Amino acid sequence: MKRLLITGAAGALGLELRERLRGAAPAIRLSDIAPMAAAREGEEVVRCDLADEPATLALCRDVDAIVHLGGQSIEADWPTVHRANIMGAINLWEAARKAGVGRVLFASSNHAIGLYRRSQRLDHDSEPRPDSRYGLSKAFGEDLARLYAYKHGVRAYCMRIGTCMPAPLNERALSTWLSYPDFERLVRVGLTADYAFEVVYGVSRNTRSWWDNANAHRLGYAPGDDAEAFAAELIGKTTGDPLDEAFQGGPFVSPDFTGDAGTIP
Ligand code: NAI
Ligand code: 15L
Repeated sequence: MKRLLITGAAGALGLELRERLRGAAPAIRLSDIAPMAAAREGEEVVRCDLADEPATLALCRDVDAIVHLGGQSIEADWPTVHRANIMGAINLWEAARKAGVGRVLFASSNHAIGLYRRSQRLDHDSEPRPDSRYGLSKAFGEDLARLYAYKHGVRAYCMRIGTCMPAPLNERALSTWLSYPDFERLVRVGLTADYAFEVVYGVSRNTRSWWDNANAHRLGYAPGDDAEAFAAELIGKTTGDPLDEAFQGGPFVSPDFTGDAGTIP
């Protein structure tokens, strides 16, 4: 791999990955619609709105692999979700195909499967059951990845990320937490493993996980963290809404919720 592109590089996970993947490829191209810190040695910084088709095409030129984090990351109105996560994803995969990019690692989300009950155990074959416009856009991204993988040979690694934060902050995250070191581990597997199309869960080895992540383990993912270490302080930290607490997507299942499930209550 000569050049790696990270989209969404100005966001929370992008900033983290920029540091953790430094030196992982001779050139790392960092891109976002928002401003980013200046390029250091081995880095290229390119401002790009993924809804801009020609700009996205230029962005993907001479790239071997993409970690695609850029887009709307919580619930929003249809025009916002459509622009960033539907048009943005279409432009990204089409540009990847035209540029001959080998693989795309896609930051999908647990909200693609948020309307399953917490009593249900899911795996990589579980069908999407989106809990929001945002969740639907992630399910769409997974299908788009399928199309480009099986039709055009662009390898796809769809990470259904739970709650990726320095530490879990509520009871739900005891099941959904993905630590930053485990996020790095999951991404490194996606950059090196041999596959055509895969769905994996972006989750640490949490005692209370709702997801059977055997597919990720099969590919080489070996998570090191367990949210259970935070259980004593987080049990009982819930939204108190029975609907939120019944479903895996938590507050995203409520009609008017537009916040960050990882940070409440
Ligand atoms: P974030 O909101 O901090 O970062 C997303 C970045 O995408 C922002 O810097 C934003 O400027 C950029 N962006 C938005 N629209 C864009 C466009 N049209 N063109 C180019 N860039 C655009 O989100 P975060 O937490 O860093 O998440 C990264 C990815 O991982 C997102 O796709 C999110 O949906 C996904 N994810 C994150 C989870 C988490 O716990 N942090 C959980 C599940 C999925
Ligand atoms: C997501 O998909 C969001 O990007 C993130 O902000 C959190 O809300 C996370 O899901 C979660 O479910 O905790």
